[in-house]
Amino acid sequence: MAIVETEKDGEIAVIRMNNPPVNALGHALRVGLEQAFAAANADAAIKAVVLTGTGKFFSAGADISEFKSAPQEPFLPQLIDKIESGSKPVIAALNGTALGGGLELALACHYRVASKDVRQLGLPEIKLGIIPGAGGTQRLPRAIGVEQALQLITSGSFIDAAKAAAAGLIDKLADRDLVSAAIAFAREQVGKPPPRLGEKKIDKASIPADLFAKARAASRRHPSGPLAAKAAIDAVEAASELGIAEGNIRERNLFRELAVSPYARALQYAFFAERQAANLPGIGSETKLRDVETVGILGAGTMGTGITLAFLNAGFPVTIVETTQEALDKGVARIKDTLSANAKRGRITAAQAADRFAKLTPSLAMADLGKADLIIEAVFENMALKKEVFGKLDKIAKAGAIIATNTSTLDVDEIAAETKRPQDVVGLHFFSPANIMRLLEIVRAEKTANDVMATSMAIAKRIGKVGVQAGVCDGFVGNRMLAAYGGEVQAMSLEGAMPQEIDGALEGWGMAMGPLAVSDLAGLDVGYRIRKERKLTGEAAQNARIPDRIVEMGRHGQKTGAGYYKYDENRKRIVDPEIEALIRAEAEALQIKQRQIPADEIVERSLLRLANEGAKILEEGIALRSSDIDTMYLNGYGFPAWRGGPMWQVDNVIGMKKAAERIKAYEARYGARWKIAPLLDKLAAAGSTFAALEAKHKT
Ligand code: T1G
Ligand code: NAD
Repeated sequence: MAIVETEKDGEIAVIRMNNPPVNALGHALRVGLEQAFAAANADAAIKAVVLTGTGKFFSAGADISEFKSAPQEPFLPQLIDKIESGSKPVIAALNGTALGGGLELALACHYRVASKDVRQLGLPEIKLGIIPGAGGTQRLPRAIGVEQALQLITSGSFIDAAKAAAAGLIDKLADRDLVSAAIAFAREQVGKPPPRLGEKKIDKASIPADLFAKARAASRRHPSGPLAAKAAIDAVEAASELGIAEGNIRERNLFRELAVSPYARALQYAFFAERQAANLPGIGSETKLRDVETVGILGAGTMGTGITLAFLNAGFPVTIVETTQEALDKGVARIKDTLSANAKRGRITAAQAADRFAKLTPSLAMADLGKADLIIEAVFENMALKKEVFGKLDKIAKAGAIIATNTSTLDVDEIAAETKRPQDVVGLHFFSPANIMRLLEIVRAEKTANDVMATSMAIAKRIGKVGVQAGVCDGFVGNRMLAAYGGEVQAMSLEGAMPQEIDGALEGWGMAMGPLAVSDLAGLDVGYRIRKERKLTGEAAQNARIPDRIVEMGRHGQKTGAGYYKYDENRKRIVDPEIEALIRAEAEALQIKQRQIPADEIVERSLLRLANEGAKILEEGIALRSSDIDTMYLNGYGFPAWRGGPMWQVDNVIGMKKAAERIKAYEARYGARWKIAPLLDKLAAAGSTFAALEAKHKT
């Protein structure tokens, strides 16, 4: 089938886009559309046109992979203006997802008919650090009103066909056979002057006076960075003040400014990096996946309950096992409360909450996990206990079941060796809260089978997670880098940077939450137990003194109302002079002279410790690609997507050469913990980058 095909149904031309996988509006498709519309407009027998897509996609928008190269004619905005200004009615038949330029194309059509089960309609450009650039900020407000359009464009969220129809975006919903319904609808419009959204006047009186001011205030810490949200608001405001032609020019100028920003480049890098992570060398689509329809969870603590929710939310029946009735009841209650809270907040319906809870089977018998296709262990972080549990699961689990551990640091090879089926064992490392955090670190042990890796990656997608492969080492990829980053944070603390200064500097730079506030949220006791298990020495022991003292004071973080900070009843953090005094006393005891550490030094040292450790991990093959490391930090550690990730920062902002120089300078000052990773040193000497290394490996 050609990239664009036209069929005639009497006086109606049906133009179908066919550019798999998502009908991205790349150059070839734009050329095809331009020719098809020109032919339909020139054909006197044709009185109206239906435009539709193929499969599950109308169109996912402009081809993001073309953004790096110079745009080629016909440009999308041109094509769209031409379609709208045509004299024959054009009906968009939305067979599936219509996003970005895909929805802008539909908005240029004079009518929109949609299949009832379309779920994804929206203008998510802001997630790529840009704004709609083909009239979306001008036509969507005219279609559904300024307020709702502003919300959709600044959030980048999707709406389904029912909501779109209620908002006035869709003229007709089709139960079945969409194209026939659209053709029938088109016939009714023949001979009538087509309504053009662009010509519609926006009633300024309908806009709340403080709408734009409120939106600007709310967009200060927008997940797409400091520029895109403001530009989106400016563009929609322009729609309320200007005619379509001037409004489009305003939009275009804002679009161009954003498109060259480092934040947009970082977000577009993150888009493809996330998808690249799913590709595992040597494991192609020919690898047959194992059937996973039922899940068993061992341990109903913080992680066991979060993981259970992630699977229940994705429609899986789950059996959860605990050691005591009390622990089981506590876990089940937490699951129930979370589901009903989600229903109260309107994220799911009460019926969905009840349906999901009904799929949960609590048990005190490990044997009840014997029917599960996938078992995930989430018991205390203790090697002896993990080994004991895996020995038992080996006897209980059915043949072909995948047995996974949620350990955050322990040796998965050692755990797998407790079974006679190490090929079925894998690390599935979720992040707290496991029903929210998108990252799933899939730890490949020495004997983990290819189909177990492929199935784990597919499971990640089914439960809405971003699966990224990691090898076995202490802390795998994410937590190993976190230990380096955390160590530097503790060192800076002893040198005089107070918790609010460290968190303030990194949050100011864009981190969702500073490292010390994150520790308070996750629970200082978790780290304390791991450190005691390890019996630290030397610098690591020195850097653990402050957090150990805080835990020994009974301060475990938010859950005890105090950690590095004190917390009020609304969990708002309060700087605590007692902790400042503790830090100063520890530094004095260690004869460390304290000083004011500038915010940019705090940021630089944090980033370079992360990237340097990342380079070691890459060199050891514990991570497949530098973009996998960045994908982990964006989806599991609150690293801002508009900053690309620690590896991307070295490649695109700091520069490999400068990074190497700075690291060597820090090594000269602070010693071995700053020893440069040989790979980073080599790439700097060669004037190369992590991305170039990745490209080399791809070939
Ligand atoms: N351009 C190029 N490739 C795309 C693409 C796009 N817009 N969308 C998806 N792909 C590729 C993706 O990389 C993957 O490739 C495959 O399609 C399947 O995607 C002027 C300028 C549509 C919700 O932001 O959000 O229009 O890895 O694995 O989970 O205003 O993809 O298989 O090689 O993600 O089912 C605005 C981006 C563009 C939508 C489907 N559009 N896409 O999710 O599959 S900017 C977007 C998505 C724009 C105009 C501006 C999702 C999806 P590969 P997938 P999925
Ligand atoms: P937790 O203390 O909250 O829960 C552990 C649960 O396991 C307890 O309810 C306990 O009763 C239960 N348990 C112990 N032995 C058991 C057995 N033999 N059978 C069934 N249940 C048993 O701990 P957690 O924070 O949920 O951590 C669980 C695992 O997840 C650990 O390996 C931890 O390292 C890992 N992890 C934790 C986090 C986090 O942020 N908390 C993040 C990622 C991974």
